[in-house]
Amino acid sequence: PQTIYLRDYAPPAFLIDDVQLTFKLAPSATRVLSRIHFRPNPDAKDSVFFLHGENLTLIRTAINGNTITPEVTDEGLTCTVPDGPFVFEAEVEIDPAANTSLDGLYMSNGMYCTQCEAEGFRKITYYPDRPDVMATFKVRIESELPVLLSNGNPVAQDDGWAEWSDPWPKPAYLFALVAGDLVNHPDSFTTMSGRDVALNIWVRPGDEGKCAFGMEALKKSMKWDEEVYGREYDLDLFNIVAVDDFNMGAMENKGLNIFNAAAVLASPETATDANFERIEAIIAHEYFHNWTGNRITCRDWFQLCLKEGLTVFRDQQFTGDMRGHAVKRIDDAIALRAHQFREDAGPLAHPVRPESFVEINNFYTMTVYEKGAEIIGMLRRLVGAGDYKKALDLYFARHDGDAATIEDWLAVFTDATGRDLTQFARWYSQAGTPKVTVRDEYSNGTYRLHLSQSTPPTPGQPHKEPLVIPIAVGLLDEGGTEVVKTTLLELTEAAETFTFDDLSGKPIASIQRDFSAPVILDYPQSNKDLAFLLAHDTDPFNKWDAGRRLAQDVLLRMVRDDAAPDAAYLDGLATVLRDDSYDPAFRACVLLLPSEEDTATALVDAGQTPDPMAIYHAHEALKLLLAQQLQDSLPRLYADMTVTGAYSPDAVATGKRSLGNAILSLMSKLDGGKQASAQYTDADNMTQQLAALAALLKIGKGQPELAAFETQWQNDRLVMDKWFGLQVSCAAPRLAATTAANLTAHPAFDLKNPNRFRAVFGALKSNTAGFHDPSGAGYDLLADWLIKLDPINPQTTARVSTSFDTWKRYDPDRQAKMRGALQRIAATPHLSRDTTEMVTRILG
Ligand code: HT7
Ligand code: ZN
Repeated sequence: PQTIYLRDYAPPAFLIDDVQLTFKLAPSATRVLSRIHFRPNPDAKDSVFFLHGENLTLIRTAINGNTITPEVTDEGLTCTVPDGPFVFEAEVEIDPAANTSLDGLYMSNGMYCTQCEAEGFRKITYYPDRPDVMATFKVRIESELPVLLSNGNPVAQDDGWAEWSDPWPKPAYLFALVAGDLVNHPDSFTTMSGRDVALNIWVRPGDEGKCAFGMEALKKSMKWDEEVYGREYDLDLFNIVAVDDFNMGAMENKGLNIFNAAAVLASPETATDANFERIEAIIAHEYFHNWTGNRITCRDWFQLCLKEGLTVFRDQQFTGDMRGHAVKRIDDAIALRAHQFREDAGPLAHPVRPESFVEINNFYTMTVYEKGAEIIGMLRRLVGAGDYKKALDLYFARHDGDAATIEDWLAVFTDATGRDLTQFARWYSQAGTPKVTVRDEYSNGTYRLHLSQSTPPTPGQPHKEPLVIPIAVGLLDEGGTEVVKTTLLELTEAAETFTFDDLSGKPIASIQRDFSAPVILDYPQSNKDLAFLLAHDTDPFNKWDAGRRLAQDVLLRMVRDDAAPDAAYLDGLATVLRDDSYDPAFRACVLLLPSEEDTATALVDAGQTPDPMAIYHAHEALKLLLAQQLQDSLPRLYADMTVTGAYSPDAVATGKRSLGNAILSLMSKLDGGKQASAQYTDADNMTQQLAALAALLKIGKGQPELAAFETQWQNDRLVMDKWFGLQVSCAAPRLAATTAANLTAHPAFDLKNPNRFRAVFGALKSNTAGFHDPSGAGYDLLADWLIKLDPINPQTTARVSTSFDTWKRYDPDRQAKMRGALQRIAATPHLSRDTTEMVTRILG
């Protein structure tokens, strides 16, 4: 397969003024007629007329009304064209019913649906399918289905057809079409300039009752973007459609967002608090793309972080404003460390702006999205909130309507603030997680912090240059008083010393407050100091992180030496848990142990080979010990977390349930599941029902409840995904692969539905000891099913194949088994480009 390089970017040879499309929908033989006004691009370096096209049956092509016979390959079409502007017309036939890749135009439960990012439009018709070609679209849909939707505003409709017009020039990846037997949940929003916008969430009949929360989230997002970024919505209509079969969370098509049903549908009975929070964040994310992504798009796919990093940063700010910044920052850091640091440390490491790819779908990664968002957060920290706003205002004013680059983005910051960002720009080009080493000394009232940075080699990047790293620091005296308030240090050299004078004694340092940069901190603080920070730090992130570091230290000692937990950790944890002045959501974060995967990483960082079974036993032992140590407080705490009244997914109630259920899980270790059974019986919402079931399964009980759950929810696909997943994630390690294998034989297991596939195999990966069972059964099972899935859905196969990306961490036996599984996948005849690229990179 061909590798595409950033350095080879060339402007398009032709630009488009407008596009007219007619869809004559039929499941196996949809006709697509296109009429496109092309003109030569004055900035082009060549004049070759090439249109992308894949899996299309060409019926007819014409230029300026004259039929032509172009040269057609598997990848597209070329022909000679007149000088100057011309009209290109084509008629093609496609087969949506046979399109199981969920890319292009496909069918899901009788409904037509599109997914065009990144390169799906070329499966719909011949077109320059690249983001720097922007055009206005007029679309006519012909079908007997009652609801026919496309981008922009409705023009006209009657029985059997509808016409749409999108006045905003857009790249083809933002095109969308939906046709189905759908019902809507309508509402409206008045924008800051007083325009009324009609809002709809379109769903399959029966799901109408699960739209209210998503609609509220949409209105809150619209208001927030006006208030915080000054961005107003720009069409008369905003449609959201829920689809069952979808490769990712959602897609920001102009005026017609398409959502994985799991990312929009929610009711108290069927969705958990975590689902509600995720839905709110994804609705916001897709809505925010209207400005950061749609009005200003990317010049090419190497610039993906331009829209994704910024939009993730914006949705994180939004969630923080809606639900509290401290817990949001903790949640984001947990996810970043667990998933992005893992990516950055392994064979799939790549810069936030990659320099080459084979299949762009493989670069919708934690690095592009989450590290991309961290870069924006660092920029904001460095220039300050006021200058950040100035820069963003300039960005929107200068680049509205553009297909822009990271250079454009950084230039806006330089122009708005006067700051030279040449060195900072390395964050976009250098892969790997930097390590910041901290050593300190104190004498005669002066405290010195010696900071040094290094970034490890990553594939294709053996040498790294120093980055600009903002490190937020506060200093506490031994009484817990903050003697130096949060101060931002800018580490720009390989090693630098920062000095604090006029102190009356050696302070305790709180470093990297609010997780000020996406780096690994190497600062060997004593357990005494960490316990002190857990008790006294005024920065909530570092207060939590001190507890986390203590817990990780305890777990490492338990794995290595079977040592008893440090009293400093147990006492500190008990104190925070019992302190009602901390909100329950924060206390739940403090009670949450690092994952088994986190402990494996900590061992690798310490130069050891992780044994997943030993890690599992240490985690189980620590949970039991915590349950025993906290035994006296648990029932009262559990009772205090009771939420009365009608269910609400607000932050306060969510926090209480989160802490209550963490406590329930501990209590179950001692009471044989008595409280969990009672909670299961009494539950009137999915959060409580599922947490009770998980607590029971975790102690080897819960089989009657599991059966009852299946009977109760067998007709709800999203709830059944939970049923599938929970059994695998809660299985004892040696049973995990068998449990997953048995579930693949369940009549409701559906290889064509990514949610169902991920429910089983995402859960298998998350059951670390189960996936890495020494028998290799987990590896074999996953490889078998990836091989089956690949011809059906390459995108999801490639994504799930990353479960193997840590294979080099393990002992020779496990390594051999994982390598064998990867090689078996790689050797599969006709393996997709997506999976071939992933597996090849993982094998290294
Ligand atoms: N911009 C979208 C990314 C995307 C996608 C979404 C659904 C299915 C396939 C997809 N490929 C790429 C989603 C987002 O970041 O908002
Ligand atoms: Zn996005």
